[in-house]
Amino acid sequence: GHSFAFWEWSEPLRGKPIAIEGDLSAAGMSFAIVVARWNAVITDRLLEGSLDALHRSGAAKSDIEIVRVPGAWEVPSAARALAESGEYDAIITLACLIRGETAHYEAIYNEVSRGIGQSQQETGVPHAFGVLTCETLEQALNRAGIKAGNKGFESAIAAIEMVSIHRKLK
Ligand code: DLZ
Repeated sequence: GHSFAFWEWSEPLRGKPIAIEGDLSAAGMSFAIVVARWNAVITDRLLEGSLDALHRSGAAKSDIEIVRVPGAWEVPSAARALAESGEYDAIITLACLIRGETAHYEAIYNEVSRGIGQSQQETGVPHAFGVLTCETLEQALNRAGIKAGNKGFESAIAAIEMVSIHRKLK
């Protein structure tokens, strides 16, 4: 269908083909949100941000499953199980790693990001990456709804966009 693409408005790109872009309506889409309890002061705000984005984009409450896991380390396996269930159009992953208080920060982060990416690649289900990696609690707060947006909100929007794109590419 027709969409308002950037290309139609942009002078340098006028005349180029209209791009395939995702829509931002979440009506009729189902989502699983995996959220880590570690640093819950932050991850609760990320979850709020995701739910805000999903609800305001038209997702039904009954189409949203929230799964709480202990920490970031546990996110990939839960995401994988949810993706493999076939019940969700997208998985939203939320966690917060703060370097100062996390031993082997890089090792944990690398494995978590690799695991989430691998689950996405191997299941074909879009996984939005809402894992904050911060130097300080202040930085984490800023990315969870204070001064630098809310990564949970942004992740949910990315999930909606990717479900829409996957549907268009079928
Ligand atoms: C152990 C640990 C540490 C030190 N730091 C964090 C963190 O900053 N963010 C987070 O989400 N989880 C942390 N964890 C917990 C691990 O992710 C995991 O839950 C435990 O090691 C148990 O497997």
